[in-house]
Amino acid sequence: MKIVDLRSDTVTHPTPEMRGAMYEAEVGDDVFGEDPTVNRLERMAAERLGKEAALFVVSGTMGNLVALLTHCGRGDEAIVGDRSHTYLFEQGGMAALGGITPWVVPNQPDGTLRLQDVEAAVRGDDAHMPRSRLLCLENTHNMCDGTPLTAEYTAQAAELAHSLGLRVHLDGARIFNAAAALGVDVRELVRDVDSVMFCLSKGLCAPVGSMVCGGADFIAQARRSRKVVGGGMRQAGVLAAAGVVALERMADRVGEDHARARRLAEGLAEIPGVEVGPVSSNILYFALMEQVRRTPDEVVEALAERGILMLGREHGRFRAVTHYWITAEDIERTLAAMREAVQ
Ligand code: TLP
Repeated sequence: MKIVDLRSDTVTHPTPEMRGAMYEAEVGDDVFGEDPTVNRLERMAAERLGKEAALFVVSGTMGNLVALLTHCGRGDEAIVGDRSHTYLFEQGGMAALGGITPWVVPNQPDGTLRLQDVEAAVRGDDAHMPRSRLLCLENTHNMCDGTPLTAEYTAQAAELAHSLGLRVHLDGARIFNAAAALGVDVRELVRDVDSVMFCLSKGLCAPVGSMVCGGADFIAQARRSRKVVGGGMRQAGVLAAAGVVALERMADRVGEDHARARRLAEGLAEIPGVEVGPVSSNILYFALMEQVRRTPDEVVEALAERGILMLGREHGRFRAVTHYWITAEDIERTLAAMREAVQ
């Protein structure tokens, strides 16, 4: 029985083409800047996002941390959303490792931060207070139904931040999903931010890795920050090779995963007792209404018995994430399993 793994798009295995490219990859010592495959991936990523330079890092968490360590010094403050991955799920790395204080602003249901909240969060010039340095945004917004932030919103937020002397970092772990959801070039979504992290290892199917992109000076400093957190890899070309294939073959196809997520949402909405959230990319949240006699844990277990894996989250919310390895047939199997599981 094929396991239909909807827990995350992080579970994606590399494609046969990626494995071939990894096997064949030309390598060198990347800490000396001598890995030709890493260098190629970094040039490709920068070009694709319309930034001057890029840096290959181990993970999205490391990419965000490296960017924050580069923008902020100890005692500086970064404005973050209360539902953001950086604030919730990165062990408070900015504070733990960088001495950076998070100032938390509520995320709106569409993943935005209200501009008046951002403005109110910025500190004045006062010896009592930390210095406000950075605004962090997330696109698509994982915990806000995978909603994409529009280019217009990002431009407005960045303009405000810049006018107040702040820089802007974008957690664009799923930025290609955002571009597909909005039908725009990814460059438009990142044009106004000073740095952006995106993941190769989620919907783009690479086994490992994320990219930090920004200006050439920023990336030169970020390279130092990556080294101090132990992220200086050596013959990393074997990993970067999969990233090259991810950018060439996967970045433009993620819209197919969105169509599967929409079909899943439609089918779930027809099941009595299932309340489905909005779906605009590859992430779908749903909950069980009171009429369902099974607990969320029991439903997760009943699905697992039928070969369907999903995450049960806080307040009985479930999350399903579609990706390259989820077929139309898998979605129908998931719906059939769900009908049985909630009975
Ligand atoms: N998200 C994972 C889990 O950590 C929750 C997932 O399954 O969605 N930014 C965003 C918006 C993310 O969703 C994630 C991973 C990261 C950063 C961190 O990336 P990794 O896992 O590569 O460190």
